[in-house]
Amino acid sequence: MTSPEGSFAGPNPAPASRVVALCGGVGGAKLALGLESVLAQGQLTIGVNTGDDFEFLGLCISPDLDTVLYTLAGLSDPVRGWGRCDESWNFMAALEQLGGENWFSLGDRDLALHVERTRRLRAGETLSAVTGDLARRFGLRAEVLPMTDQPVHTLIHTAEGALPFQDYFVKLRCAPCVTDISFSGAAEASANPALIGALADPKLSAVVICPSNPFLSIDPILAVPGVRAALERTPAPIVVVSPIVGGRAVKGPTAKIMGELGLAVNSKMIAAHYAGLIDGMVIDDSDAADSEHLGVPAHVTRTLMRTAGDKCKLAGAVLSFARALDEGAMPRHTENA
Ligand code: FO1
Repeated sequence: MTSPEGSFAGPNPAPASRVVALCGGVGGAKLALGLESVLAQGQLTIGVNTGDDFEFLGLCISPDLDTVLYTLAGLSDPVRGWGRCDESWNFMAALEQLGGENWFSLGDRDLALHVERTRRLRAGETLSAVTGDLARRFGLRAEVLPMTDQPVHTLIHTAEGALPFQDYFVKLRCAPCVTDISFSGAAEASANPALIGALADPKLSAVVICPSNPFLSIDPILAVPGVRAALERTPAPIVVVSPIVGGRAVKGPTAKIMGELGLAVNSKMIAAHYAGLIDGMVIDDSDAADSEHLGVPAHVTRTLMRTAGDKCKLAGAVLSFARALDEGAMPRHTENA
């Protein structure tokens, strides 16, 4: 089913309904912001990747959680995509002068969040509790949930050996050739019960997989025991927004990694990656030619999110598409479960 722009226009989910979004950092957070904007307070639950988390300078860093928190709070840096806007860098400059480790940058305001989160985690609070409190203090209308409260570490396997995620991503600027990706600790972790609860909520009207890197940001979430099964069980439509636009990734190493793993860089390959799990895919106008070859119904629209309006418009289109899938007679992912 291919649909022209706007053909799913209409009111979005009923106020009592609920939406779950799964996302990683920058690209995913933009759509999460759009979803939060078009949904009412309490309707949106966001399950966030924590495979990028690591310890730096003795501080607990959760980059994707913070990108989501700052983006939804209107505090994110619009150019970098990560960290805070109106940031100052006195701490990093002073650290550099002392010869300290400075390959990963923490702005002064961001540092405050890290010091406070680390203090609370060391005092025995869970990452979920700390994140929920930060979200409340930032005035978010959505529920932001780490995928798990246990440590999971994404490992990037290269010809030179396995690299911790941030070594690959920030220190080495994604230069090494990726041969495989694994998620250390995932098999022993427990999924966030609030995320599993949201996926089992009878009021759930849609699951949105944001246009995050499927390999680095969404696969770690799916690797936590219980998440994939909860997705397979939900009768709500599962819709993915392709991170590929015009045969390229909007930002980050998605296209480079796909090439290195021997995968064609197109939305068809992204659909194949999620085969059996998704009910529909939203792809960019520039990839309209792929729409009949995804194995699931497609909605073709502009997926680039430059402005606040773009984010709301895409969010509305995704939710309307999910509703159309729900009302349609198409085969659904639950038939594969
Ligand atoms: N990304 C960088 O490329 N360089 C940095 O120095 C850096 C610092 C940083 C600090 C806090 C934070 O929440 C995120 C930060 N990021 C930085 C982004 C982050 O490493 C990645 O974008 C994500 O892990 C991938 O989603």
